[in-house]
Amino acid sequence: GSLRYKLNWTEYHDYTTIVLFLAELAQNYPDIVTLITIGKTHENREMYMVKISNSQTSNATKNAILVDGGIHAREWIAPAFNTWLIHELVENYAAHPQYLDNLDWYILPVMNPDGYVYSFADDRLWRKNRNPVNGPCVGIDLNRNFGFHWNEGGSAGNGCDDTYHGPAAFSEDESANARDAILLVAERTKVYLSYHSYSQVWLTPWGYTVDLPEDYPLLFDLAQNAVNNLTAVYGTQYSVGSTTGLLYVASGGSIDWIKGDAGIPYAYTVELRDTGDYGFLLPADQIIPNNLEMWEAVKVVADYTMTI
Ligand code: ING
Ligand code: ZN
Repeated sequence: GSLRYKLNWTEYHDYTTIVLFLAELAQNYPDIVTLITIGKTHENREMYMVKISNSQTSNATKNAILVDGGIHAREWIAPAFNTWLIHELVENYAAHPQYLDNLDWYILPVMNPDGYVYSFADDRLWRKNRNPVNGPCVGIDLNRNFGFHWNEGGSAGNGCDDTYHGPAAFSEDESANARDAILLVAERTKVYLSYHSYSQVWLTPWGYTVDLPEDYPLLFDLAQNAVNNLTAVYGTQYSVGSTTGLLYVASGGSIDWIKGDAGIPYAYTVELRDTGDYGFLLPADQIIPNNLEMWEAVKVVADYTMTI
């Protein structure tokens, strides 16, 4: 049937609209799309993981790719890309059946729904979740709350800070729900893409240390190949390197835990458009170009994931 809640990617969509879109997609493509509820947020919103898996070709040995976005509320382009990616994989299946016939996809399009809603309604530049555990100040930075070398630098102990790491690793509903959902699918998952904005960088672990992972050359090569194809579309430049090498020390980030504890080898944080002209306020007319160029990068990653 036709979608009543069709997203257009010419504007940014609120959380309710995104959830309606996902629910209807799952209803219309029951052999391909499963909408999995993975728990509630602090403010009692449902969190969703979208499983995209072609049941016609299903088997227990397919590799999987895990994607998230919107850990940070104000980075609207990340959910906008993730919802588009879901749409492209499912509704344009016929154009590239290999990506569903040979791979499974697990996509967490909005990891921080409470923050996302707050960013739409109250404070466009909100970053953290909305847990008011810190007295006058609200929120924990979910990308400092993951439990691999948690609180070992580059995160704040002050609850009023934008990078507050929280009272303990995985203290937050959102990060704990994500952890549990990810662990259920980690075994076959070879690649993790965590979408943020902005900077146009493609980051490998580690964030907690300046040391590089042993297999850094492999991670770097795949990322550089992906970025090369991205750049070929409109000339948009992305830099590739480790989190500490290109940005700063930051412990408790999701990719460090994904690689260090969940054992998913190719763990990346991708900072989408732009490089600061608009920053977090990326105009909506850049959503589609952003998505089309990033799709070329994802295809490189997907092609590679089928071979490992
Ligand atoms: N950047 C990320 C941040 O949380 C990052 C960079 C990646 C930190 C991986 C730690 C681990 O600061 C943005 N823009 O949020
Ligand atoms: Zn971010």
